Amino acid sequence: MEDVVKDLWFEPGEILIGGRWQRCRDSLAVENPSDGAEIAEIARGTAADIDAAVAAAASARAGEWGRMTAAERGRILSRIGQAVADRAEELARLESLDVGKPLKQARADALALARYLEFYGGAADKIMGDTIPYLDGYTVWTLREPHGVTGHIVPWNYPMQIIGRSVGAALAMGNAAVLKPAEEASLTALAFARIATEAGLPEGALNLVTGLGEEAGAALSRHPGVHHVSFTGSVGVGALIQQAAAANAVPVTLELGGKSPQLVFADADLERALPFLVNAGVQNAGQTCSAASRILVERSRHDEVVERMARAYRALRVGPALDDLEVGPLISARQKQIVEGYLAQSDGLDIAATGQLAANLPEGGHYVAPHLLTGATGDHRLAQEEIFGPVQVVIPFDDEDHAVAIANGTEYGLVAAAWTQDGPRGLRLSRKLSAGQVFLNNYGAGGGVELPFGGIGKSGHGREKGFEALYGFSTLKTVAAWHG
Ligand code: TXE
Repeated sequence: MEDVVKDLWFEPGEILIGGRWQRCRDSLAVENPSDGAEIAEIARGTAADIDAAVAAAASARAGEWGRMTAAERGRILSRIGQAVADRAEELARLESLDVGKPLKQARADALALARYLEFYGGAADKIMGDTIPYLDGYTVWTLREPHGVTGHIVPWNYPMQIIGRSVGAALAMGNAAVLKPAEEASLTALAFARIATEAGLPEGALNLVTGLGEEAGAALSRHPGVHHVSFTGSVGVGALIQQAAAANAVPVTLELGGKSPQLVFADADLERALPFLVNAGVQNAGQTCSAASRILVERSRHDEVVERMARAYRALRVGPALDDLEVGPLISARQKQIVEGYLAQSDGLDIAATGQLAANLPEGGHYVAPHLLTGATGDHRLAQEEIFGPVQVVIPFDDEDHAVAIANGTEYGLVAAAWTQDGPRGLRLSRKLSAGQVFLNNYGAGGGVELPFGGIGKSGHGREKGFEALYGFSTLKTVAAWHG
């Protein structure tokens, strides 16, 4: 067993409620996706544990945490951010073992978590209301107040980043949080909670219950003591969460993935575009909500783009996360089965290139070679559904309108990008593309924590990241005073 797991500085089988670490009766095995070995056990929290966590969060709101000034909250978050940065290397190794992410990608996640805490720590005391001109004799103003107790249901693909953007923003606004990480990837969430409490987060401000989605997750989403639910995951579960929260009439933020396109026009700077085209498909083995799983190319340059992407694909090496190659395993046998199921339905498509599986891969690992597929039209099943694996389809288009029709022709709308040196066309596309984020001549803008993120259509609703998240994690009160 890897040292970083053996020598964990926290006990993975415990949950955190009201500042106290506790054991649960049942546990779940944690698998290393690179070789299938069991590396730890986590607690299988129950609905009763969620009750206790929500009660602890409510007490924190009524106690020290709720009374704290915004500046003090910000200082604590900044301190936690620094502590995360100090332990980034350990967190990265842990994430690599738990999620199967190549080390450099896991390191970027750990540093992103630190950056979210720095950003939200700095923002905590900069949220202000407005004064509103109104009738003679009145003074009217608005106050931004926390919802109260927030629930955070997090998936396994980017645990640290998603905790940073969701829990970080919620705490900055003064909410008390209950976090339910994914059963496949809870170790860095547990490590984060340990770091946060050691860095001085008051008891109950963050509570963490590991466990299964249909048990702990469902209990959290329907809990009447939760005033806002933030969820990142599948469309099906997102709909269940929205229904559950509707019974309590509380707001939800849903981030549900996508089928994001990059549009490559004939005048694109291909040299610059190429790494973005490929990386956005294979990063984290394609298990990324904003993966660019569709590459739309103007017909006159289609073959050239395919050839150059194919060359890059052939150089991609797939292997165990700690070998730190370009691509690691998928999270689970189930996810591998889903991706292989899609590949088996690629009738009518050609395989332009695949990546290479490293020699002597551990037998229990969940490896899939990246696939670059061509010959698709926009309505092919593989061009419509989220595969969540290292698979990209290239689709030719004839002109701008055709490109927009294909790009907007799915149920999703998370991210879209256009590569063109025609400035006015770029601006037109920024209006026409149906997505929560549009990138011109880049993809992802380096993942900046400052940039509001979220989707339309089946990609969900609500925005995380940036200042926008602080509005989502708060409610607006209007005060009207009559003074004659
Ligand atoms: O997601 P789930 P899964 C997509 C992707 C992938 C598919 C399935 O297409 O192939 O979803 O992945 C918790 N009530 N994305 O099954 O089930 C669960 O414990 C409350 C896109 O792993 O949605 C975990 O914490 N919670 C995505 C979280 O929901 C429940 C990231 C996500 O799990 C629950 C992941 C329930 N009934 C998958 N059932 C993205 N947007 O980035 C499960 N959960």
